[in-house]
Amino acid sequence: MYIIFVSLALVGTQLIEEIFSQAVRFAVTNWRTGVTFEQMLNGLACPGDLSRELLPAIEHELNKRNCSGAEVRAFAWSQPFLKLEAVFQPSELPDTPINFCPVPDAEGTVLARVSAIACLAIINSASVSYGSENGGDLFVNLVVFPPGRGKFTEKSADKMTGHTDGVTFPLRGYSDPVNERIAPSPDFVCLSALRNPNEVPTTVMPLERLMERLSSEHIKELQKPQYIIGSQLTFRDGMVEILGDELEVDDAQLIFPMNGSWWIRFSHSTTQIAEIGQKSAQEAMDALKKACAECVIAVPLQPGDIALVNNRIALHGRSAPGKEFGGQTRWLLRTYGLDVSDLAPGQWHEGSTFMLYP
Ligand SMILES: O=C(O)CCC(=O)C(=O)O
Ligand SMILES: [Fe+2]
Repeated sequence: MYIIFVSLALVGTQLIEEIFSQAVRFAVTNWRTGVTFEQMLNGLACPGDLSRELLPAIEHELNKRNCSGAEVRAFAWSQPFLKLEAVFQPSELPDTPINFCPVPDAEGTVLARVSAIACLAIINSASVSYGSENGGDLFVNLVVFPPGRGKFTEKSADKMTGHTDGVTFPLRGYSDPVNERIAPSPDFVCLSALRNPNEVPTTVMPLERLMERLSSEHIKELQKPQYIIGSQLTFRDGMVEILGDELEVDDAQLIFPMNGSWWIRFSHSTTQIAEIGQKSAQEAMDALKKACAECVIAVPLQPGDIALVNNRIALHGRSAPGKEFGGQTRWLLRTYGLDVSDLAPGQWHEGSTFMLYP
């Protein structure tokens, strides 16, 4: 009985991902036939308007498949990640770029971006960026950098241990203790795959699995404001420019009870205990790291796939892409999704429809 239940649940998961992917593919492909390349680029400049334009068609495609936006939404918010296969056609791509920005304008990258905005729109998430990261571009290339750019080169070729993105920003519903303008971290990390010849996986560590491996003592410790979280590399220069200094959170708690479940903010590489010698705080964090190592799910993305990683109930990372750059090497695009309905006007950069502060 149990086995039957599990396998049905699994089929259900794959089915809804398949329907979601198809609905977006059909809606965007159809929309593409009625616009010029120029009009597509204009759409990307105003993701909110583009979402409103695409939503009815996606809803219609979902309905045709006995599904609805509400179902997809509820599903996405309950899962550590969704892997949507073959959402778009990665056509006419130039060589893989060698920097975060700009994303080159080609048919395949525009479709990847429009499709990402569409996927996020259906799950009630605005497509957003932070002004302090990569100049605030809505989409960035995740690629390997050539030698000569120090830490950026090194990190670009390396594996990434588990983290939430925008880790120094508060969870949605909370404020930064010092500066209320600081917007929340994203609800979703959206990765669109353009190239991945070696099938280097993105990795996901579901929080539910991590919690099962932690003692109640560890769980108590991880909720105490006794950790320091430093900025992730990509935000450092931008924060100095906008805030005058790197944002560091001094009294951070790492896990938060949330409606009978949990949310997390954490980064292996930028989190420390606040007071040296706090043995219980260190042990709890070590236990969390050990749990992460035991719960890694590999999610290799194929060109045309889009992954939506839930940044509240999962950590993510990746295996090492290796040092080869440019040409036909690994190329993902990243943007963020956030429910922006409760944001204050000051949490946006003035004059932008998608760039959050800082
Ligand atoms: O390259 C990947 O698969 C994920 C990268 C990532 O998590 C990041 O750049 O923050
Ligand atoms: Fe990340």
